[in-house]
Amino acid sequence: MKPHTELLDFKTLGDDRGSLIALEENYNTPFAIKRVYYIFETKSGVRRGYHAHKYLKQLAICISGSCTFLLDDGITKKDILLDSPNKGLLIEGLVWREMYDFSEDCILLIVASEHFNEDDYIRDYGTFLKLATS
Ligand code: T46
Repeated sequence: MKPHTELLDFKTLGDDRGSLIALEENYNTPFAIKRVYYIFETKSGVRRGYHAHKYLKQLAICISGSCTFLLDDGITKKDILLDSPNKGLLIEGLVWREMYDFSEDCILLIVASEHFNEDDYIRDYGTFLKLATS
């Protein structure tokens, strides 16, 4: 699978009571959903991630607060700010990711295409670079 990252804009359904966004597989989430997890109460100054995935596809949404993703495909690095519940960051293929600058109120929701599997992680940057550039 080729590395692919994309910032998606979700349609907000709203009325005078407030807003609602639904994530639906193969509609605004471009894969079948097998797992959802969320990262919250991240301590100030913490940087997380430091890995790539072999097969996993993920969609990351800051449903509260903000944080930034560093994305690296082995050639190009970019930083993506997530600061709105109507933005979703799609990450597919071999992409090294680090997450940082978590606001105190950040809740980072991740929708994933596979069940948790430690064997899918590449946690060594040298190994990642070799695979990404071969
Ligand atoms: C990713 C970024 C964005 C589980 O047992 N089940 C799970 O579904 C997950 C996601 C994690 N874990 C365990 C594995 C570790 O012992 O929870 C612990 C913390 O996970 P990790 O250090 O991998 O967390 P992050 O924030 O560095 O990375 C996570 C995801 O693991 C990863 O897939 O892409 O968020």
